[in-house]
Amino acid sequence: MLTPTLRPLALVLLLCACFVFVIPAAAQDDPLTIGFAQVGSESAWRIAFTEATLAEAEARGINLLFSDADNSQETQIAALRSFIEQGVDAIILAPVVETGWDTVLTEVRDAGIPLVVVDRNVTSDPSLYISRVSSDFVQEGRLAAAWLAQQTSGECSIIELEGTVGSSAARDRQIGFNDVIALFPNMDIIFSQSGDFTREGGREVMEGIMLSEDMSDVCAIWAHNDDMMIGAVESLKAAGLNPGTDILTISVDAIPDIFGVMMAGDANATVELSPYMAAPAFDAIESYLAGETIPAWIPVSGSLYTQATAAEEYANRTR
Ligand code: GZL
Repeated sequence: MLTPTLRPLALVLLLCACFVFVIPAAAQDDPLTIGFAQVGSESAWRIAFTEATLAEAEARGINLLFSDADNSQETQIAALRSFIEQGVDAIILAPVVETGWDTVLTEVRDAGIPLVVVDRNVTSDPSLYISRVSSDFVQEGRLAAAWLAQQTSGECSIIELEGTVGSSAARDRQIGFNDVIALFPNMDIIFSQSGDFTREGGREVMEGIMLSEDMSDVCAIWAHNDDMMIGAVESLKAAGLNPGTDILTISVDAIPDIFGVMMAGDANATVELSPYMAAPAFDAIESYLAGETIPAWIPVSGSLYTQATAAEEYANRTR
């Protein structure tokens, strides 16, 4: 039996036992919330880039706020302002065009939110963002032209399907391609028009060109991305022409569908653009938030693929 002096102590102990004292574990590191302002879904590569980014964020436990701007810079700018309002920890921006970002990037910087530019570039001062993850568009153009020069012994009349006007990808791929064909007096671009990086755009532009140009003079089609090339191939074949044999094709992205068209003998080569830019972008953000120094440019690279390995590449990319 409890003596009279021990009873109050027992009561206190009993009362304490009734309250489960939850000592808060050390607060779990709160997951990062990152805003992703994406261009849109204009091409198969862009869709693959989006899907890879969403998957990478999920794998890292990142709370990703995703905005698809449907190719509108105005919508992208609104998304960046919304991310500021929501107090995100960081932002990744895939800019649709190069210019017009100074004001909103200054707002992001003044809000103390680190931003990484991914893929296409901006003309804004690099002090307004912490890094850029991208391929080298000029090199992609050079690689495409070097392959064509080799295939044609430096003699070819070329039709160019340009990407989105004002985008650094279209401008720099054109610069790189022209750098190389300038070395060959008998290689020249006889017609160039933008198909806006879309399959429908490539189809429509090619249909228009076939009405105005003598296609018997055309040696090759150079498209700034595979989607426009696939659309152009459809138009050429519908007109009874033979892309991949009578008319060589070279484009960029290395999407699975271009390898299918190569397997059918209707396309010849593509320069790969990696859709896996999220991991280096998230790494840069995490390093920055940890107070580490990060490079101003984090490159991704790709190779040139031809019909010779199309079946293998198609299988590898569609499994
Ligand atoms: C280039 C990228 C381009 C792709 C197209 O890095 O911005 O945009 O080549 C996409 O497929 O539309």
